[in-house]
Amino acid sequence: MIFRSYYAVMLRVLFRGCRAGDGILLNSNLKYFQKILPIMRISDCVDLERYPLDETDSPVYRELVNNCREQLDECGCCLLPEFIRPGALVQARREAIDLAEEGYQMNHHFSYDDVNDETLNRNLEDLPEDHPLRFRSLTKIRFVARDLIARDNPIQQIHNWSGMLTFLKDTMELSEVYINECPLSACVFTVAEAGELQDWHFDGTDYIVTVMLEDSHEGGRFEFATGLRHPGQEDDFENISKVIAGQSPNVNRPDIKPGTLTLFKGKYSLHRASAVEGEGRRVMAVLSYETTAGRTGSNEYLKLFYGRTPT
Ligand SMILES: O=C(O)CCC(=O)C(=O)O
Ligand SMILES: [Fe+2]
Repeated sequence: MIFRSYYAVMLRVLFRGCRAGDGILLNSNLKYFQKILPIMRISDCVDLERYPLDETDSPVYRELVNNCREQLDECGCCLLPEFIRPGALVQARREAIDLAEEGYQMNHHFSYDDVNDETLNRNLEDLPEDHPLRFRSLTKIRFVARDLIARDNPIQQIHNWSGMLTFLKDTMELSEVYINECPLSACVFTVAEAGELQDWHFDGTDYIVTVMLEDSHEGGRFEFATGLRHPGQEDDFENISKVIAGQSPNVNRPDIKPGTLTLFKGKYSLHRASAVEGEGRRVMAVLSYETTAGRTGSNEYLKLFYGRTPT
């Protein structure tokens, strides 16, 4: 035991020594060095018995992929409960909470489709007040950028693991999947407290991968509505407006527990993380992948979400 922790400390000294010159902030190195957490292997981070992403030829893996494809075809959302092992969940969550103060408090109203935006230049005064083009979607939430997070945090290990790339390729039926390489936005934590939310929006990217680390119990629900946007067609503004007004019967609210990995096709599904209520806190990890190599966030986008650009 003593040897094991000594060994872990020495490895950490070497590893973090490299990381300091690698663009990762020194103060967070020291902070976590002092805690002397055991280094985890991927088998300590992911429940590979239930989700054998390391055995792609096994019948269990094939069944898993088929099951995920079915969920994605049905509603664009696939849940893998207890994907992350309990010990890894504790470690990931602890680091997310410790780093929250160093994170960036975002508080921004997006106009409809801000990402590919033309609406900013349009005159919207003639439209009814509840028209979705006039809706301003608030993101009020704390973002912890990737360069603050230890490389050996279970979430970073999962994000960088080749098994995830193969799994995403297989489930999403893509010819290639790459890790997003942005030093800030590729793999982040989000922390939301009372009144904080990421309101209704469509994503700019095809899909996102999230891991819930802490559930707020009250509010803080992931909600989505499918079938309101199709490529090459005008959005279904009438029904989008009902969703925004809380009057749509067609909103899904999956019950997502801490430790669950979620794959979500957010480009064509209207979705939000609703406002946290009460004393609870909602902590998520958001992992980004791409279908083309070397993509990163634009500086304009990074400033908005992280208050800075990579150094
Ligand atoms: O926090 C969530 O559950 C969803 C996050 C989200 O919609 C996004 O990052 O685009
Ligand atoms: Fe989203």
